[in-house]
Amino acid sequence: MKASRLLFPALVAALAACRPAAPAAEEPLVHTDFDSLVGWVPDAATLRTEQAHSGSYAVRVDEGHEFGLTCNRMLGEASSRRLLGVHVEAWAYRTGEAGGARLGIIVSDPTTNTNVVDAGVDLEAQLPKPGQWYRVQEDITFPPTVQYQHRLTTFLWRSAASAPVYLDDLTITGRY
Ligand SMILES: [Ca+2]
Repeated sequence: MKASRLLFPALVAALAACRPAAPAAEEPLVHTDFDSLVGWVPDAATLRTEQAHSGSYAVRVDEGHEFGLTCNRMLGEASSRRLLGVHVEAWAYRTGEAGGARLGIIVSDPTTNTNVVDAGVDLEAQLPKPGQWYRVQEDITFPPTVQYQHRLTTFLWRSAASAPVYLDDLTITGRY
């Protein structure tokens, strides 16, 4: 099953959770330590304090929360130049089996409601052991059809993880 965000319009509507980056192309498109979102985003149910890589908060998915707090930005607002792709970097922590949990990266066309990119970071592959924070990263290439008005959506997805999975210190930079 693909984690299409288009199937979860309510969650997508609940966010705009990322801090706007500076317009310079070299600045990250998305950067958050999740602590800064506390008291700012309308639905902070997945911001938790049991584990954190920085500060007090990280985002958590579990059996009651299929998706973590989602970041959704228009590509043209995030980058002043055409993107060839993005580099995604974050810290992640699993408490049990990762079960296919992933940091999803989707680019969607809002006019056709279709995904142009459906990619992400496979946490099962990048978290060798439970109970430990790991730096995870992935280069994602965009097709030449990506456009200014397309939307970049980033979210932690539980998939079949049987125990909570945490994510913190998310940075997405453009590849040009
Ligand atoms: Ca944090």
